[in-house]
Amino acid sequence: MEQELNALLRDLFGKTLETAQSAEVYDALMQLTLQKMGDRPRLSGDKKLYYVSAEFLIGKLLSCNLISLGLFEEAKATLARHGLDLASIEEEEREPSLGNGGLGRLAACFLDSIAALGLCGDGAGLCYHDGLFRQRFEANKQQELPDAWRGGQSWLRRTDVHFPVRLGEKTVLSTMYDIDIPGANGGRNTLHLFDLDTVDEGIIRDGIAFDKTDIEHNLTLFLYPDDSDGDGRLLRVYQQYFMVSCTAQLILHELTERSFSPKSLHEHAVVQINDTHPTMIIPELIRLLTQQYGLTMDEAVAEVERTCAYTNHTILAEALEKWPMRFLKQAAAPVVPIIGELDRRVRARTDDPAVQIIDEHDVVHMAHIDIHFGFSVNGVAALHTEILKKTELKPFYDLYPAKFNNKTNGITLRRWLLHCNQPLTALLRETIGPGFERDFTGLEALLAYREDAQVLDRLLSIKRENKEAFAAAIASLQGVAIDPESIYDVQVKRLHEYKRQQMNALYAIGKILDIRAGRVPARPITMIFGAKAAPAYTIAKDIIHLILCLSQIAREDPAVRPHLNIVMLENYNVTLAEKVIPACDVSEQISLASKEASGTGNMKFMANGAVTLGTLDGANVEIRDLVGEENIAVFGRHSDEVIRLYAQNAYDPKALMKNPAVARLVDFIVSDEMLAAGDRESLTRLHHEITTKDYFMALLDLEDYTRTKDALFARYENRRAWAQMMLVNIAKSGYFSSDRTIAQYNEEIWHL
Ligand code: 26V
Repeated sequence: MEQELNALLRDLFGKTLETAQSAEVYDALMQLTLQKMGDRPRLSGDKKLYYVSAEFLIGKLLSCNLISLGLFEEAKATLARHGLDLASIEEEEREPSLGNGGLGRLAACFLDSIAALGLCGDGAGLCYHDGLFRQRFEANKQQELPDAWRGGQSWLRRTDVHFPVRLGEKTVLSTMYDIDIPGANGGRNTLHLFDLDTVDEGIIRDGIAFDKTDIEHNLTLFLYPDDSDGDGRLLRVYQQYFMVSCTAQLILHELTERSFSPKSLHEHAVVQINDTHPTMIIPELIRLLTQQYGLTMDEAVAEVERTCAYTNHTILAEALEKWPMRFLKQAAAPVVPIIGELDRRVRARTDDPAVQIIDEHDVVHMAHIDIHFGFSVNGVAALHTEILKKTELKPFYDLYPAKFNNKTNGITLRRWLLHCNQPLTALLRETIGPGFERDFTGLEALLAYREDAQVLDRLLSIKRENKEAFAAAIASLQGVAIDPESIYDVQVKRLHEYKRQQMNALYAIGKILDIRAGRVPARPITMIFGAKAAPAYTIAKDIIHLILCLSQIAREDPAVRPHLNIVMLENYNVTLAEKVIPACDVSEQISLASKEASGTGNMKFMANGAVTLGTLDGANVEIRDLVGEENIAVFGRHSDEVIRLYAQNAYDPKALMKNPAVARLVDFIVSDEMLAAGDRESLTRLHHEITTKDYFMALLDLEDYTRTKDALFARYENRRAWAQMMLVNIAKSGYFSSDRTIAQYNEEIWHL
């Protein structure tokens, strides 16, 4: 590799490994990686998967591509011989801004596992210019800036594949960009990202504002453009139709290229629809098959029904997409007649109004299209799938019980263990041998070391090393000092009321007040938050404001500062996740039971030796089942009780506010001290929301949460017992490898 790198450096910059700058070494390594990937055969098969998603939160690619190519250790050693550090070289890479949260990161983990298992499957989505926004804090508030990640980047390969797409009144020509996905066992797949050449970043004005009606120039600027007004919502429909029309054309083009008949689509292609954003691929495929490939409507519907499968990622009613017909008529006109036809077919099957595609207000329910005209509907954790069947999608389950199935999420441990936690990986290789890297369930062999004092000590010292590395990174990124002796208590994820960052903030308030009253914790606590709030989600931004104000108050009070440090990470993204997760002691997974479909951060923390503090929600339930009650801290109301409280409209935060211990914490939000640190309007609004609505019942679980958290912190002092908890969590995390998840998708849904 040394010779190859030097040759590239000479050709590109006239330099060598001795003389090149970091950015030049990065460029050469990327070019070499691209060549190596290009040399690999495409994974092939009689049947091909298309994983269609509005988001692919892929993270930086250099290290993980090297891992999949089996070149990581060699690259690291080669650079080290020249005094260079691969991790610092990778700092030169800009993280692609193509995703938002769990659903997008899941899609990225899946692409990695699909390739690792040698399956023939490509991703398809949009090539956003500025993706999700970049977050900055100013005056204790979130500010949004464009994230122009594509400048100078070249994992993206522009292709000469173009498809015509109707965009309102006009027909435009798309451009397809490709990113290689190398498989850990050879071969490669591709992520296809569609774009429009006329899109112009120059139309963005102050922050992330732009003319929402100028579709030809704005179409792929941002992921999830602000949908607080009609123009923004319409733009989302334009994006979705553009994405699926390009993908459908690609699928049918590749099918016929492989000399298969369009009438045999389902034998040679399977489409996994990632949430409802790509739903219109169903009518678009039907439209193309009838209008361009000569199938009758009956034939086309039958083919597509056997080709498409849908994954549901949320039970929040407000997140289930519904579009007024007038939006579809404007932004997705070609599929409107097909959707009408599908609606008529449903009406012939059943007259239940709950399952119709077009409702009495002429609004189209996207998930209903997927469920009626797909062959599989899956939830993403056991509890989530049960809730879908029993409540949220019950009328559909009654109609099509055989379509429903569960696929518990997973994560690629190549990124979330081998790459992000190299010290732990080295220990695992030494103890249980490298076999676990082929089949991560092999991690269970670590259980044999549960009583091994040396291994337990190593686990603690590795955690300590990671905590120091994280502290150094945050000191340089944000100028914030963190004490590695403190407990790192971490909640990083999108900001949403159901995830209950506000409940964690109320705990912080309790700690501040306790410390001031002389009840100091046994060991300093560092509470770490990281979250972006959707730009138009006011209460979520108020919660960020609350956390930033609390952070300031704790920092500025000399009585509090030695015991409690509240740190809000700026612009939390995959790169920061890779730094904070290996350093974490306590993983906060505290959503209101029944609301978090799965969670995948919970799995990443567990694999890196953090102990979960969580409700019995999503995949936390499965984590508890695997590690046992004694290796996780569980609290809070159970999902059935929460569901009952909603059904009977029986929850009232005003009643809980009568408890002085609760009121004291909540009222602190609007104390003089807080109003001096923050913005009155924002804090009063949040206080009012919590005391009168508290839609996700933070006050209901607050006491149990506080008690459980304090008890868990106390357990931290028995270092040996804590190390044993860490060990069990790491050993059991193999189940959550996305290789397992993808093997199940393949065996039970795709049949590749
Ligand atoms: C929905 C919407 C609705 C309109 C506003 C913008 C917007 C943006 C994204 C979404 C879909 C979010 C769905 C999502 O990310 N779900 C998460 O999926 C993870 C992977 O299955 C799962 O672990 C998380 O529990 C679930 O919240």
